[in-house]
Amino acid sequence: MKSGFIAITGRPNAGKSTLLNRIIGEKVAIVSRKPQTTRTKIMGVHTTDECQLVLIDTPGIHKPHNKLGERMERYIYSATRDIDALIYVVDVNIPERELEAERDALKGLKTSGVPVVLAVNKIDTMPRLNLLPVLDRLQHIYDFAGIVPVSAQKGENVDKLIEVVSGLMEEGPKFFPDDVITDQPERQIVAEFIREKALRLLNKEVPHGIAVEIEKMKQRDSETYDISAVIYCEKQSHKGIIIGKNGEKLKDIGRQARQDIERFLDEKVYLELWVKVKENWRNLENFITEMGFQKN
Ligand SMILES: Nc1nc2c(ncn2[C@@H]2O[C@H](COP(=O)(O)OP(=O)(O)OP(=O)(O)O)[C@@H](O)[C@H]2O)c(=O)[nH]1
Ligand SMILES: [Mg+2]
Repeated sequence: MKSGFIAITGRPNAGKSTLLNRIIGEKVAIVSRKPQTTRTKIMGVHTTDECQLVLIDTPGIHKPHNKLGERMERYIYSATRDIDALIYVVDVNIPERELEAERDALKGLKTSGVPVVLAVNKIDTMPRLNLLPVLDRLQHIYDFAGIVPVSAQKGENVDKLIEVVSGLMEEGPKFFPDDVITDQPERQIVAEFIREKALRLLNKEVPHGIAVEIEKMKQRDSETYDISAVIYCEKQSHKGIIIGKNGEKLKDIGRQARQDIERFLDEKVYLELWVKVKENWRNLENFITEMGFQKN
């Protein structure tokens, strides 16, 4: 048996969470078109007869602007310690002028000696002919242990990526039983599904100032769940935007989230959503700790 821990890092929006979900075959990490979707470390486990990969999805690398951002940065740092390999995800459409920034982001890893596999993602958005020059440019920014072009969204070549990463693992124990796929508690995943819909349905600065707390999650009978959740936002004016005209926006968020939650729990769900204002919460140490963001 081979096994190991692998961190998935890269710029915001590169497709790290989509890749994690694809590798483990289940949606445990939320995905959106907006950068800085992922806020914590999310573990996913991929187990076969020969190998167990414990993968850790991380927030995208960016400069923190508040206490929450600082905590997100620490998650990236802690996820890249004591690992056996790293998957660095880059969007195939990366402009040439940004290659230097990627080179800088990777530089810090050299001394650690951890092998880095480059996943060049979103190849479904580019004609095959244009791919080669991009791969050629990317191979010069770091001494990668492997470069694998993939489409996390379409699932293209992801098996090849798993093969390359598995090849880097050494003999080791099975850390988790076969049926474990994530460390995320059910409540957390449910809260994240709600935040994902808010991210997708709201614009501008509103969605990044949102936090979701599950106040109640109770089995009503053998096939029904009652869930009640609070969406926190930073300003009174944001509250109005989230609720929307005649409450339509909040209804949309609830409707879309409920579908995901029902699929995930395989039960019928009654979802109640509330909106509350918590000014400047992203800078309130105690509040972000209460919301489940541990200190490291
Ligand atoms: N066309 C295409 N889009 C993709 C692919 N992978 C991810 N995306 C899209 O890219 C956007 C960002 O995906 P995420 O998985 O949230 O990216 P991330 O790197 O986890 O982002 P952060 O958590 O914000 O750092 C979403 O709109 C995805 O649907 C892909 O292979 N092809
Ligand atoms: Mg993510």
